[in-house]
Amino acid sequence: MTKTQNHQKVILVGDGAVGSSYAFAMTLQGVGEEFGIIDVAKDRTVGDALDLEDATPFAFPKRIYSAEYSDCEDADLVVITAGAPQKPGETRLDLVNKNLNILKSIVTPIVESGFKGIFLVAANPVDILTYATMKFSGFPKDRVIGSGTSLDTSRLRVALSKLTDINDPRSIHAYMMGEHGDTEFAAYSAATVGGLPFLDWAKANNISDDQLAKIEDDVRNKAYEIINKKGATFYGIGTALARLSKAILRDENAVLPVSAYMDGQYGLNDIYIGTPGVVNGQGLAQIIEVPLSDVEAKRMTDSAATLKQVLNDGLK
Ligand code: 6V0
Repeated sequence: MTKTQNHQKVILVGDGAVGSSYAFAMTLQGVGEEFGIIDVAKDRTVGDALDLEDATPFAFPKRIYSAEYSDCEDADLVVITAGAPQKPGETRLDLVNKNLNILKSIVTPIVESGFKGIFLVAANPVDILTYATMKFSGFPKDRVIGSGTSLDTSRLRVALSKLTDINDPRSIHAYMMGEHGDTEFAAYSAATVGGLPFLDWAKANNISDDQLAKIEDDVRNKAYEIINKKGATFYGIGTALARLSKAILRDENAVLPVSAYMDGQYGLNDIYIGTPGVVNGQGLAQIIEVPLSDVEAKRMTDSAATLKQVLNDGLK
């Protein structure tokens, strides 16, 4: 299909639980005109495209098809959700070697296609694989983004909205930061509700430090809870990826949690890690360096050290 101006094309690589949930979210939200799906399980991509196109008359017109790597050439966005998922009892970091090999076999043909758009990575461990995507592709850091703590931030907002009378999680501006994994933390000191510091608001509403610590812990462990009960998590991340894609394809300059390349921010260098950032049609326009408390700043540093160790062992 020849691309005309204002025609936006997305290629998804990895048509498993996360990828197909993302494809469904993109179909319902009407973002982009063209959506190609790649997976080693070719039949599945053909079946999913046929199934998803049946949703378009109820949502928005969109061309959905089983794609090849050569289709990446004029894509605006490639989203990578291919890889082995976490098994019960396995951490995200345990996946590193398995998924680094898969990632290399994906990024190489995408680059060879002449792709010049933006990479959005969700496969785990996402901070490591986003860094590896930048290295394998040779793309500038701004055009390689990871989903980072998008899902965890959503989980934090959901948990806080359940604890309070503010039932709309979008009204609570709070971020999970650091590694998308076991060393992530809630940046409570910088959270706000209607412009009010969240911690002041929590105090006025008799929410204790213990309750906040438990919420942070529950957020960190929510993936394990879901995986133990249903084998995988996919609706939350699928929708978070659609939100990030919309910010990119509509050039929104939206502030969203991402895994971003650190170039001195938070005192960190040469690593991808979760922070809020400004996302637009060029990729990551800016990192928002959140003013953290001393304790939180230490947790960011410790989280980065954990990731750096994995990078040193796995990539360098
Ligand atoms: P899944 O359902 O097993 O799907 C993985 C898909 O990748 C399958 O369809 C495979 O056929 C495909 N695949 C494997 N190797 C290749 C390859 N070389 N080329 C193309 N396709 C390939 O897993 P699921 O969808 O549950 O998870 C996918 C990835 O997302 C995993 O790494 C998860 O850990 C990760 N998640 C990331 C989250 C986040 O917040 N960033 C959240 C949940 C899962």
